[in-house]
Amino acid sequence: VQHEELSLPLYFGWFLLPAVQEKIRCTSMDFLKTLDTLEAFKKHLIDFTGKAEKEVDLEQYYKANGTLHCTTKFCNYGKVEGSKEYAQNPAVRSANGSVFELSLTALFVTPRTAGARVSLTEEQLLLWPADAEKEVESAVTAAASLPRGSRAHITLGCAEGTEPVQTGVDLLQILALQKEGQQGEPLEMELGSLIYYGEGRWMLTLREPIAVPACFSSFYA
Ligand code: ACK
Repeated sequence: VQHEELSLPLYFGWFLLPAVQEKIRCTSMDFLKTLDTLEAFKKHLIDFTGKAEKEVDLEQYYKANGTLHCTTKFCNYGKVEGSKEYAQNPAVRSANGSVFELSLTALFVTPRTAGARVSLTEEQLLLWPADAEKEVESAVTAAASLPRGSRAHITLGCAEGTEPVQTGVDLLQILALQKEGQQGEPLEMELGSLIYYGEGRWMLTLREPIAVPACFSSFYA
């Protein structure tokens, strides 16, 4: 249908309903506030500052960017390969406008991004592009062997000069390290267990996943 070909969006994804946006931003800020004060974190501050002894305020460090969402397919108005096929997929077409329940299972930060890991259900994976993980293969060698959907995330904030596309790359990198078994002692916290993966990468696996309602839709800017 010609009309649809002309109207491919910037991206498709799940958009958190307004009522939970605020809640997740608060959870994220609380996590950053807590991380900031941990001795273990302070020991590795140089990862963030490049200089020993320099302070960092994580709550100011990441800039929020727009509506909280979990991108499925980035189309760039059709410039990205497979965009049209994705938009025409019957599962995608019929999901448009429906509300799903996303499960947030971890929070993570790196010197570039802060994000939440989204663990997709089988039904949600029907809306996940087959090549989403492979796209970053070069950046993350082990990505190819990570299960489909591993890249699913919500960007909570980006450091000055970092684009949000980096959040999914950072997540895959952490998951690849996790898979290789490269992890130190977990630090038990109220929300779950926190692990340092080197180079400023921290992941808090939530004891209780957070369920958030989110509307599947497309975004045009
Ligand atoms: O935080 P995100 O998932 O990362 O949400 C934004 C959204 O699309 C609008 O920019 C994501 N994004 C940008 N470029 C790409 C890309 N090349 N591949 C996958 N996702 C992308 C970005």
